Amino acid sequence: MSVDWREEAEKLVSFLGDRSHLWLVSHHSPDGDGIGSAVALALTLERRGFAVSISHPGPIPRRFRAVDAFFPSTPVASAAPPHDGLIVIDCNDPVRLGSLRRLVVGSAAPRFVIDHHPAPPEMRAENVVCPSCSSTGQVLYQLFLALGWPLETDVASALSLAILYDTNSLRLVRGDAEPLRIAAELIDRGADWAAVQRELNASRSRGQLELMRRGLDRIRFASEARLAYSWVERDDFVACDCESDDARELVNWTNEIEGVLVGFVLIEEAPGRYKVSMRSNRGVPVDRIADAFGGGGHSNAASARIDGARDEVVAALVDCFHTVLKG
Ligand SMILES: [Mn+2]
Repeated sequence: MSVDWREEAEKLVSFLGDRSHLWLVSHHSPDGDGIGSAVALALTLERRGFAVSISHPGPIPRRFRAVDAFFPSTPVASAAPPHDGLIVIDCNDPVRLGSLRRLVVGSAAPRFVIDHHPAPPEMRAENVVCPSCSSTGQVLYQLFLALGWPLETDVASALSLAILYDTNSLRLVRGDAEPLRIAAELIDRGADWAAVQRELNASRSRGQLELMRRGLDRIRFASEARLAYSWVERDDFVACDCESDDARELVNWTNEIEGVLVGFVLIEEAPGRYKVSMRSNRGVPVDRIADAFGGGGHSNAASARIDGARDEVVAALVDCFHTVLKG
């Protein structure tokens, strides 16, 4: 599906109108796409004369702090920063706004969404939502290009983080080479690709190695070994001195085993409450499974939150995956 980026860019320009103070927010469990995209947009808008602040519902994981520091986000306590325009980045579901939900929903300021998650057509009509884009960083790159806005080196680095994160360092690129072309262009524009890569992929703590060891030890197989899964408990995070982002790689391991079609990992967020991350690398649509548990995402990467005892949650998921794999 081809996108008319001039038309998309016009939506953003008309939203910006004569606004002066913009509040940029992203989703809970802040990630490389949400953080990188927010920073790239904030730097660009500030240079175009807007007052900008960024808030993320949750702490910034270690490996994204270098890019966050280009335009530091502000922790939100009880009140939103002054704003006459609100831009929601990489998130089209109010539930995913987490602790910011009340402030965002309660804001009287006009709202604009820039995202790449599947959304109903009416939402795409009023906002810039591109489900065929690999990341919100890619959406922003196209918008900046269509508007002729310059891509300074820090903006290019922030967009690099966004694209690298959501494509698993360009490994999820298939069929559409656009993320690769954009990556090349960002490097040409002076993005510090090597530093962004290093922070993202090569700066694990020793505690994180121990956390991964525990997760790898627990990998189990089901559905004739076409499904692999594992889990990480709250006790593991404490024992390994880790933050929840430190467990995010584990789900890729479940899915990167010969013969495995889909993988999932349970991460205990609170007693009896699990975040389930799902990955597929051979066409099994995990967003449909996530949807069945009240979550969502993309066909190759999705998540949901499920309450219950670990064994029960695992059994329900294995059942659901088994049905999909049979079909
Ligand atoms: Mn994203």
